[in-house]
Amino acid sequence: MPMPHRVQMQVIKRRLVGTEGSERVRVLSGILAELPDYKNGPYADIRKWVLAEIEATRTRSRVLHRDSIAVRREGAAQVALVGPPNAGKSSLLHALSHIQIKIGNYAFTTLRPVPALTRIGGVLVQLVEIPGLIEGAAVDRGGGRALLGVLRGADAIVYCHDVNASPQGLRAVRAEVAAAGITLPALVAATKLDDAAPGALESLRSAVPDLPIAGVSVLDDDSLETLKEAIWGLTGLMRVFLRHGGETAAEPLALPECATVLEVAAAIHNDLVVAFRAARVWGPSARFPGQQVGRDHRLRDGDTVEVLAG
Ligand SMILES: Nc1nc2c(ncn2[C@@H]2O[C@H](COP(=O)(O)OP(=O)(O)O)[C@@H](O)[C@H]2O)c(=O)[nH]1
Ligand SMILES: [Mg+2]
Repeated sequence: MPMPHRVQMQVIKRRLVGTEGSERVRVLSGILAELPDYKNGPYADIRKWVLAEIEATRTRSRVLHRDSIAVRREGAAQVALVGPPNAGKSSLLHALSHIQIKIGNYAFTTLRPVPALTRIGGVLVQLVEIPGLIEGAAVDRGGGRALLGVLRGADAIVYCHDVNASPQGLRAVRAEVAAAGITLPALVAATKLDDAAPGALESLRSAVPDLPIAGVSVLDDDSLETLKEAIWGLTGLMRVFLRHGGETAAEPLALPECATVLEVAAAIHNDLVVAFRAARVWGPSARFPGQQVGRDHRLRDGDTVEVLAG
């Protein structure tokens, strides 16, 4: 004798709590196999409900999967914004973006990564908001595996953390990322700094001693600028300005840190590698402005270079 259908329905719902994707489909299929095979009445309705739920779960997974992996790379580097829901990721993405991002259907944007470009010292860098990673993401709770896949392809991670929240949320997110075997340069953006309780930033610093922490508020432009520079520091890139005929280009080139003068020449044009005679350098790597250097001179972030050919 099967249990009363109302009780059965409660039992089913309890078994489904917290399941998503393939795990949820597996649980639902198991339930279906156990249900008595009545063609009519309340048990037939339960079967119908379970079948519809399997279909809905499959559709959700497909949507999540398709949109999750479709982040087209743009800019010199890709930096992921990661953190629990409400950490301030979307607000930060918006505040740092150099163009207005369309915030679409809210429920949908919380499911898929949202990219935006920001300009850091003249170089475009792509930021990607990764929707709230929940505990169990590494074992594909909440479609977490697809999201972690996006994260794996990024160059660096900004962990977004509400400055007033317990560090436990941040620890949980970092644990998921670590469980997925992802090790990328990272920092913590301690968000909502304008609303910080006294001492909140300092206590976060002592709770998370192994990562740099930048306090930030979307209401404070200086804090946003400081965060951008810290993000730039994660990319492993440097900005080099090119000078030609006495004119310096307004927009820098982005090159791997410590690239040589010859690598700059190669980035400008292949012919310059052959024609290279010497270069002049202004900025951090120059002993004095306009120093003449050879092809193996290593440049630093913010240098200006003029390649002398002929
Ligand atoms: N006071 C203050 N509130 C913020 C700041 N950044 C975000 N918030 C608020 O925090 C809430 C969650 O922000 P949201 O960007 O949606 O978080 P997400 O879920 O991580 O994308 C919203 O109500 C925001 O208005 C900030 O710098 N200062
Ligand atoms: Mg968001």
